[in-house]
Amino acid sequence: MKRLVMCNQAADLDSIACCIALAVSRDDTPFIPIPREELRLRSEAVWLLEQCGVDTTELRFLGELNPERFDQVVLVDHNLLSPEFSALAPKVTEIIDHHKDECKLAAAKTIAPCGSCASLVGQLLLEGGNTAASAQPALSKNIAKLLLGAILIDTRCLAQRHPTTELDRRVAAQLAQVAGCGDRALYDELWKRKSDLSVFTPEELLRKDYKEITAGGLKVGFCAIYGALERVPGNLARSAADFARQRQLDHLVLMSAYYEGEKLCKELALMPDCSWNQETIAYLNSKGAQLERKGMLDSIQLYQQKNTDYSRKQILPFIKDVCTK
Ligand SMILES: [Mn+2]
Repeated sequence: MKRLVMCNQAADLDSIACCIALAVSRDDTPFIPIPREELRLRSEAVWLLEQCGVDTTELRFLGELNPERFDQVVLVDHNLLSPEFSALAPKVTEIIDHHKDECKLAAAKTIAPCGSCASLVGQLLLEGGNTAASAQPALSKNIAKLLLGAILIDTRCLAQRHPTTELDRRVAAQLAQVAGCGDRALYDELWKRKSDLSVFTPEELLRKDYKEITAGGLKVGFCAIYGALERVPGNLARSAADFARQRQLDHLVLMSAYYEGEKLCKELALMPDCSWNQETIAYLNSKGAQLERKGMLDSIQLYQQKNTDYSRKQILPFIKDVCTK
């Protein structure tokens, strides 16, 4: 029986780490649904995979296999299939995720609202909660480090009040013990790579951590950028408009997260300029986002998101509400 483990379409470090850790430990095939050449854009993931001895030629990327050839599919770090993979629905047997459960499939679910999906996968592997028929191999040092890195990035080194949970802390501590490495040093190395925007073009930055939804007949894209929007090299407004046009988006949401000294800051901007934006900002504020007008970046109105506990994971479902009401 052939089983595929598939991560989400943003393919961030959390997703990639969960996918590889689970696939390696169960002898399944790890599938990362982005083109192989786009892995390069995730500098922190490239670095950590190398540190953990992961041979990327063993991974399968978009266009490198036919997922419909597999007997079973396990979804990690997402619980909804994007339209291009909807034919896989009857094959989904298991889901491990930390996003809001919107899945109507009859699959075995491990879904809990913690900071990182890697905490759920780590817990499963540490506790030997393996549903595979094959014997459970011990969690290797490298796999423990890979999962730990994902947890640290998603929880800002376990420091962020939300979304960090007890589970994240407990699993991270156990993984650190197996991996034999400290949290802070690993986090600093990862963050340094993740927040270095200088090596990318604006177009690459928009593609780097991207998700898309269709709700209420509207196609909305979400770009997460790890640096202040005004510090993106080149012309962000023009690049973002091109990006939205190419993907035929109705709306594009730009979200940034960055540090000013020790202080975490976040921004949000909606494109194009239209009345939907006012309605959306009002709705997000009614849900506690605390968006305050900041300056303009060319034609884009920037908002400072004072509630830095909210990330795309919280904002995206709210925007879905706006689209469908
Ligand atoms: Mn995740």
